[in-house]
Amino acid sequence: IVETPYLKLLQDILQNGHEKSDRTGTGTRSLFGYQMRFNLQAGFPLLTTKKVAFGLVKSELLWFLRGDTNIRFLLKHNNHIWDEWAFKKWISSAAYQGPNMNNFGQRRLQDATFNQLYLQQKQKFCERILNDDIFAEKFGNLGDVYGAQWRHWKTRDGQVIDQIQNVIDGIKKTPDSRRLIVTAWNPEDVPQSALPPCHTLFQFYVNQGKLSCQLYQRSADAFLGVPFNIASYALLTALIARETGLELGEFVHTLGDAHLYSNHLVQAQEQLTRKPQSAPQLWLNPAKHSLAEFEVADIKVTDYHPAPAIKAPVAV
Ligand code: DHF
Ligand code: TMP
Repeated sequence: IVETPYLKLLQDILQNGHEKSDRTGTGTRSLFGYQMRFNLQAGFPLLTTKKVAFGLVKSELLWFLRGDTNIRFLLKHNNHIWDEWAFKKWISSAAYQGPNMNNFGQRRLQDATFNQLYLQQKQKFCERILNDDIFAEKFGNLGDVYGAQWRHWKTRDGQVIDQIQNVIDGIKKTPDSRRLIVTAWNPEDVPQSALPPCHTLFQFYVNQGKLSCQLYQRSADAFLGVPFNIASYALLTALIARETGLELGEFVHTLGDAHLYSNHLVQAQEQLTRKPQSAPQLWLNPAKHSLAEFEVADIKVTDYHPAPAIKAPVAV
């Protein structure tokens, strides 16, 4: 069963996690330093013990790979997983004249009337990002997040580095290299970023014609973020394997602060009562070879039979 290491992570945090306060004020149970391994030949690691919206994983990864940092592309694909962080920048700006939305993440959980108001304002915000070019340019942009660092890292002398292209070229030319690394963590940009990168650095490894990938994730929301992150990096590895003509190896997922938020504990327990099913398969359009050609319709999972989704509030 492909997802067993993930279920063990939930179990370990529930059993051995330390109580820890956090930036969002929610409170967590947390462990420091954790590793999971997924054999990508055994199936695609999309969880079956709860439904994970693979469509959102796809459009988010294609967004990173475009080098895009503006949520407009996500909204066009009906993907709202980054809304809160763009919205936060908007309501903190001088241009915002609407009702007070400070600390909306916490307040919407405690006050149903406020939640209605928040949802209304956020919907207005999303419509404006979609319909108003100048507004979108300014307030749809999350800053130098993943897409920017992956595809156009700025150097001191005004050049840009395309880390993804470099790593693909590296895998092709020097597959035994120990320098096949992409980093999203740019200390110069961290203070201005809406959310400093959680998936911080990844490395590729080629052995016997198989491509493996290891990710160092500095901060891991075990219930909400991690299922997305596993699927996203498994898909990225498959796309890069396609372009470089390699078979699939392993995805090694190394976590720094691995936590369950205090308002996700019941949900995690509920998930652990469910019996995992066999993993789905990944389908990539056989006519496409390079990363740049792939669109959402070229990527699918088949034989996916998950248990129902489990709702949990995201800590902002
Ligand atoms: N902040 C926190 N606290 N945790 C995160 O996981 C997180 N992830 C971010 C940005 N900030 C974050 C980007 N990725 C969801 C999943 C991934 C994600 C952001 C949000 C999420 O809410 N997933 C829900 C609903 C998905 C849906 O709309 O269907 C889920 O149940 O998986
Ligand atoms: P932090 O910046 O204070 O660590 O908060 C970021 C939160 O978002 C933390 O709970 C980890 C979570 N997260 C993920 O787990 N995966 C992701 O891909 C992203 C963007 C965030």
